[in-house]
Amino acid sequence: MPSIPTIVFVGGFLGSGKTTLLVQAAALLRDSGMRAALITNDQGGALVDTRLAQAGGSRTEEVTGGCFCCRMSELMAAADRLRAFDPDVILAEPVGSCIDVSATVLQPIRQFFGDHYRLAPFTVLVDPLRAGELLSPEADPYLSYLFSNQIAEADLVCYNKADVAESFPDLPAGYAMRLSARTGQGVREWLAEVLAGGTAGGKRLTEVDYEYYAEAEAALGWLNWQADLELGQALSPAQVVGPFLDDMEEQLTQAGIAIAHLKILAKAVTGTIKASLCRNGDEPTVDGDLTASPDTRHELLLNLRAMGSPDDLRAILRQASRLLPGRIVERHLESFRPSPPKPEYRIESIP
Ligand SMILES: Nc1nc2c(ncn2[C@@H]2O[C@H](COP(=O)(O)OP(=O)(O)OP(=O)(O)O)[C@@H](O)[C@H]2O)c(=O)[nH]1
Ligand SMILES: [Mg+2]
Repeated sequence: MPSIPTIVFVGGFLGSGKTTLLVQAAALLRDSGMRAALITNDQGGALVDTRLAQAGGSRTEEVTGGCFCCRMSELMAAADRLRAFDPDVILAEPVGSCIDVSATVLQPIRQFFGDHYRLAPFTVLVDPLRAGELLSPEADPYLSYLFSNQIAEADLVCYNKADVAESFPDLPAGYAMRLSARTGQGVREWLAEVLAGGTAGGKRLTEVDYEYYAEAEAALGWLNWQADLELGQALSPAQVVGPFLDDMEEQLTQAGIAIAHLKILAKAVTGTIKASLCRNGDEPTVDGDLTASPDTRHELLLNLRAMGSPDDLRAILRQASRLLPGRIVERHLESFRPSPPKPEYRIESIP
């Protein structure tokens, strides 16, 4: 008889390191003989995160076109499909602009699906540099609202990126574990804590002003793009992604648009590269097959969340993609501001 899987939700602001942590955690679980699966989530389609999760070797489902709270039925259908493979742990990543996850996702799971799933403490990841920015009085009030609410509803707050952080600002939540999803430092300890079973997930609820929440999410522009690139002269995935990311960043910066997270993935038969940037002017992070040989065909995926209008983001993509040295066949393009969240369930008390 299949066992009851534990669902581990990891939230946190855009770019805080959720996917990196979940991919690492899935690998650690596999190494220790457990079966792990992932569920990714986005307001749009063509997700870099889904590719990263699959590339990490995990069985992966995605919920696209809306956040978990607005697509609760799809989330549970995805989890049920994964249960067919008898996972011990299902790792799930809500969208990085989401709040009220406890009332709209965790409590409904506890109340209606508790016979099928165990719920781990809800972890919210925090990028220390971003915390410094978003807790400062000059911060954008919309982004600060999202950030503070995420922390307020966490069962467990974790400072990520401990490998590069110079300081860890005091958080309203008080205690925060420190880890680095990138180096693996502290990840085993975090997993042990969330899988210990001592605490159930969803111990906290927050009050959310849905009108303000909708405005706050809509402060961000979203752009998801997928295309095939055919080159006259073969280039490695790294040679394609590097200049493309630089061009996108340069044009966004020139237009005065602050990047929340820009990620680009290039996949060739010879290998895959993902580069990402969480702030204008930062050094990009590059992962994947850095030594992959040149190839003439690349599949490109770009996901951008930034403080700009969907039209501006689209225009900048058009300009940057024209600079790519080959023929582009577009497969997917959407740019939008997230629409007002309309949760399927909202449970306002904790049993
Ligand atoms: N130095 C360092 N970088 C990290 C760490 N964890 C993640 N990153 C980098 O931070 C960036 C964002 O990581 P993701 O895992 O994509 O973040 P995310 O929270 O899933 O982002 P969204 O899905 O867009 O909300 C990437 O460039 C990662 O390589 C870490 O522990 N240390
Ligand atoms: Mg992610």
